[in-house]
Amino acid sequence: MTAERYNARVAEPRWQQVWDEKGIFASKNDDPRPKYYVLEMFPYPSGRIHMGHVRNYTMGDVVARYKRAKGFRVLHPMGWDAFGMPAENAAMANKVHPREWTYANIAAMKAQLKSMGLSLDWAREVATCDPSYYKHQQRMFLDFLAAGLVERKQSKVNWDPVDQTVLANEQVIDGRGWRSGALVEQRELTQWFFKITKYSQELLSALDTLDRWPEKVRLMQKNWIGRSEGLHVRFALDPATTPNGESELEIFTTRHDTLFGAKFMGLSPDHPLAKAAAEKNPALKAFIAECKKVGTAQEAIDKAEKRGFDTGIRAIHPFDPSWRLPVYVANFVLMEYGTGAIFGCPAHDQRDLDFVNKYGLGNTPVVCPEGQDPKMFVVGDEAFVGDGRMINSRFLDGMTFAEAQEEVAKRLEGTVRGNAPVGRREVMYRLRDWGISRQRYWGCPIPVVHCRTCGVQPVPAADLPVTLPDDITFDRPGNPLDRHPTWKHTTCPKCGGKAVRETDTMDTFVDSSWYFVRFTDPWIETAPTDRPAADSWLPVDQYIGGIEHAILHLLYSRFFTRAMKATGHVGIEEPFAGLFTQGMVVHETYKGTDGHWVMPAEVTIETVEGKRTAKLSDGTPVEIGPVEKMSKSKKNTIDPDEIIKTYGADVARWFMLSDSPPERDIEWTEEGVQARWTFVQRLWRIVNEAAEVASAGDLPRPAFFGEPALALRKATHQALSRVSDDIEKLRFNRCVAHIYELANAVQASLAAAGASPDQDYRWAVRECAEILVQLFHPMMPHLAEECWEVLGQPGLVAEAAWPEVEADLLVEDTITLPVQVNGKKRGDVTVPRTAGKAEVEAAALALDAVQKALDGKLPKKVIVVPNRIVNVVA
Ligand code: ANZ
Ligand code: ZN
Repeated sequence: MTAERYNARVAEPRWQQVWDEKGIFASKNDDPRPKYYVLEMFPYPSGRIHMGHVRNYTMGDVVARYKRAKGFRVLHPMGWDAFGMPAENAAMANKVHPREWTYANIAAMKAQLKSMGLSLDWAREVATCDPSYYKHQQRMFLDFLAAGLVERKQSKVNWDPVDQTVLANEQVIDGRGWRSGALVEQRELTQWFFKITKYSQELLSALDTLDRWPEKVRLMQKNWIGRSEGLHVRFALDPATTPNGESELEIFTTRHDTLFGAKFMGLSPDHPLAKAAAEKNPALKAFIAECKKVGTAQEAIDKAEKRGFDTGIRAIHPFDPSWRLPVYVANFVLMEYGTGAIFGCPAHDQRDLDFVNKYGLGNTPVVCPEGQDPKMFVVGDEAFVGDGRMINSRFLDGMTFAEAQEEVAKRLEGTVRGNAPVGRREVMYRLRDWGISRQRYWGCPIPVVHCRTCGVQPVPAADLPVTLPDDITFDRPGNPLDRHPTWKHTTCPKCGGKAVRETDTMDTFVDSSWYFVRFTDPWIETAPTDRPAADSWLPVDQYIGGIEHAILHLLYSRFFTRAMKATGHVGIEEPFAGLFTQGMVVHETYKGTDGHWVMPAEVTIETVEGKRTAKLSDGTPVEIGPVEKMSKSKKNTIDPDEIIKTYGADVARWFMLSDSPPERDIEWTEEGVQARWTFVQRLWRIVNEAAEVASAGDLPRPAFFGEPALALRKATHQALSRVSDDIEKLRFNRCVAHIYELANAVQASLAAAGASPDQDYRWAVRECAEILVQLFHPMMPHLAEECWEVLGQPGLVAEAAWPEVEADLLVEDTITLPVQVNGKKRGDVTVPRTAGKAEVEAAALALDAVQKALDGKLPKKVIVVPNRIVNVVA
């Protein structure tokens, strides 16, 4: 066998060009076959692809190629999430226009993706920064506005006083702007909102229908939506203690069972009563100003030390007019949730407990864990949040917590003060409306104008798109659209008078909330979607991406799809029928003697007596650190380009699929790449050897197969059946293992075959070689095409139909039966499927466990139930 080494560097570009020229991955909207839509989360055009992309896109490509072979019309598109901050940062740092920077990056990354051999339909490529895309987004904004799904309202934002810009919560780090380092302030701004809360319950309920989503993601969404069934309670206030004679305070609670454990009331620093009290109390005013320095990020608020200020106001307990509770302004109470006011029950809420422990207000446990002596039960530093029975709670004592909630709710609903009940049940959601205004240049302009006479006016549909001006400057902080000399000045579409454009642009999450819809017909100019095309492709059958998008991107897309349905642009509600979240690519870290991180490419590893050491090329030792997610900051990245140039895309793809289950992290190692490369060469040799033995391609199937041919055929169909099943279930690492197994089987079989094997064997070798190539084609498409050619196949393997499993070849040769002695199971016996009763009986009696149970005696009787069980009667 003198097959040349497989040369990926030559083969890969060749096949990519063939695929391209034949246009075989372009999907047609009028193709009548059943559809399959597979999509990977589209990338941000940062400039280069990273290993995470390689993993993500390889998985999607395996599915796409497999489904194509199974006879589906497959939609597998790619595009660019192309608006966003990094382009503006680059503009500021390097004086390059965000558009140029973005499109140059797109070109570079597209070339990289092409070198991976992905079976993408590039004819459908979209970039969200292109007016041909965002024009339709503006149109939908106006449709949503008309449908009551958009609103303009005041809201709190994180304001960076140095960069003069609003920051997203993620951009606030320890209370400071991520770029400027300035202390972030809270400001009130008028902003645009998508009314996602209109769909809170629907978005929650429909999670139950997403049975092909990871449980973990559904749970994260559920928690994010955060449904609570609670009670509004109107506490009476002692008017003598309130700033302007206010007489009541309404709170929201989900734990009304704990009312007798109340120790204080808490007001949000933004609560009107807090503000009113601050007017008369400068110290309180200062405290409130201090609270605002934390920014609006929930995480920051949660992490901040619990602090409060006693306003002097006193509230009256709803079940005991003589019980007075101090009213504090507390930094952990949010104005945006419930009523912005709470009653605090420290024994059963950790925040409340931290708070009272600081201010010495004490706690009274009112729920006692089952099995504990109520007299002995105390709470120290850790609140008891579990289930139990009510104690110290007067008429509630002895009830379960659910009974107590019901009792309290019933009593307070029945108590009337003024004209209204004191208690009112309500379902509350944690989900907030989606603020989409960004004070940035590189985003989709919000298509409205502000007229002094007519107020906010939508830009007429005929005037869309509102495009971004090109001549902008980044020499000063703030929004370049705002200070552009002419762009924002326009006329009012209603009165024709002077008006100014909205200078806010949309959150980039809007761009990514519907790109999967646009792919169904990215050409139509008159509307965001072509309804027949959208209806025929949607929903996405398999969506694949990172867990970091488990909440916002997916939730926004689910909302957007509903809003598009409400405005007639699509006919579905749930965009992604199947979701898969892949694990990360991790790598060892290396640290030089100077404490700086060192790139893997600069490091040489040596293994001496099983111990690995690392050094630089000049011999300086390097410390091997823990295996961590590939990241620029730790420099433990591997450049996909380098790998593809050195080993080929197929090796990179194969690595990404093998060993680790796709939902887990995968560790990239040099040894691992070598091993995959070796296997590629081995497959190549096997196929070449097989090609020499294999019968001609058009020979009829023999009527009879001898033992070696049959064994090979069984191994082949076994592998075919298992790989098919595992691709369907996205268990790629198992597919890889089955392919290794089949490769071993063919190799052993060929080695054992004589110099001139029989025709039936030659036929089986051909069948096996073809199926083997088809099995690894979705994973290593270039190698597969090359092998397909070696096997003398006229067409492309990428266009070949998936082979059919012959079910009778899957039947196992042996069968395993349980063996009982006097009704008690003693073991299992494995016999040939064709074994007769006597043979089974003998094998069963020969079992050690059975011999032991018989204790040297002969059995009275042995009953063999064919294919089921062996019963020995002693
Ligand atoms: C009394 C109580 C006792 C509470 C107890 C909890 C435990 P979920 O369930 O997530 O909806 N809360 C209400 N409004 C708040 C606000 N604006 N800012 C901060 N906290 C607020 O949370 C509802 C619970 O969170 C409510 O139940 C309230 O505290 C608090 F042992 O009331 B609870
Ligand atoms: Zn006007």
